[in-house]
Amino acid sequence: MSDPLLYCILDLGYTPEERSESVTTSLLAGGADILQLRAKNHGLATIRRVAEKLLPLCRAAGVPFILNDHPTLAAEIGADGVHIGQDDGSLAEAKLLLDRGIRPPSSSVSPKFLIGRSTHSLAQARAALAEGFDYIGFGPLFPTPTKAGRPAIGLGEIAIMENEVGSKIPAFCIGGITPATLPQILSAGARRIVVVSALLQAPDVESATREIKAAL
Ligand code: TZP
Ligand code: MG
Repeated sequence: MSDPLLYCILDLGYTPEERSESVTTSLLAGGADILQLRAKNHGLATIRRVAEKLLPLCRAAGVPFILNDHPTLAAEIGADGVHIGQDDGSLAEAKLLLDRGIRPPSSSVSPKFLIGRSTHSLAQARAALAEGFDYIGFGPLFPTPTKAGRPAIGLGEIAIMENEVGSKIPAFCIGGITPATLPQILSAGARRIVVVSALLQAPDVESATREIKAAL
């Protein structure tokens, strides 16, 4: 994996299963450095089916494939990692669930199985680093329909978070990032970003991805 700057999420809330492969292909062609499958309102059978379609696309592109929320399934399908939220238990608990999966937790794309944590404050970012997570998401910076109801944290803590946490593990700013908001986010000190709806809803996903990547 090259130094990851752009983390893209294929969210089934925006992209129906029928389009998941073509949109993922566009995200990868446009320069996604990491690809996550996020499916908040779908059963495990659907998530597994879609994940097994996207994983080979990511492998072919040399891009880590991360599954949101389901450590055991992530290990079973041979994903490169799993992403968990604040309410999804500790890192140690995630590792136990992971161990229930059958496949060995490593792949040619990522030598280490990655476990990421959503954080919504500087304190949570510090805690995730101390606990041993491989990377964090930090946000939402702005209110976003992708995570409705989650208060925005603004840009004020980005610089100190980058200095303390982002210097040790990859820290991806997230939430309401668009071509219009990106300049102020970068000025605030962000180096790595997650973009969801601005890419999934773009008329040309590959070009939109390429453009936002070029700005990083
Ligand atoms: N976690 C914090 S904000 C967010 C998640 C999953 C959603 C970001 O989506 P968008 O559409 O890029 O604002
Ligand atoms: Mg979760």
